[in-house]
Amino acid sequence: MERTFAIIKPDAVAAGQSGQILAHIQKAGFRIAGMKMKRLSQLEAETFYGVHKERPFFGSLVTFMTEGPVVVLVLEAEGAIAKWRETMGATNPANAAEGTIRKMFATGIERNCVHGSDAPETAAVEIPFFFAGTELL
Ligand code: 3AN
Repeated sequence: MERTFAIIKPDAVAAGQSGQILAHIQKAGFRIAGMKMKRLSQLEAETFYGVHKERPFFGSLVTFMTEGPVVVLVLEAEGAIAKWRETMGATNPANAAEGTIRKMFATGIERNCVHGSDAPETAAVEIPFFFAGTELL
C-alpha cells in the first residue's frame, strides 16, 4: 500500500464541493488515512510551494492557497501517487480528461481545485509537513 498527500484547495472548499470530491475519492478506491480542515498561513503556503519560488505565478499561487480553508488529506491505495494524479486530471483543466476531478470542478490552471504529490519523494516530504504520525489512522 502506498500513501499520497492531497489538498482540496480553497476554490473547491468555498464552492461547497468538498463533499463531492471526497465521495469521488472514495469511489475511486482510496482509503482516507488522514483528513483535516485548516487555513494555510503565508509561510506554510510559501514553504509548501517552495519549488515554484522562481516561477512567475508564485505570488498569485500563495495568495490563492491562503484565501480560505483547505482540506488536507492522506490517501492510501495501491499505487496511490500515480492513481491520485490520474483521478485529479491534468494541471490545466482545459487538458483534463473527462471524468477527472479537475475536469469537473477546476476553473483554471491556478484555481484547479485539488493538489496531489507528484512522486514518492514529494509525498514523503508533504505528508509529514501537515500530519503527525499519530494523526494517520
Ligand atoms: P500540479 O498541481 O498538477 O502538480 P504544479 O506542481 O506544476 O502542478 O503546480 C502547482 C500549482 O501551481 C498548480 N496546482 C496550480 O495551482 C499552480 N500553477 C501551475 N502552473 C501554473 C501556471 N502556469 N499559471 C498559474 N498557476 C499555475
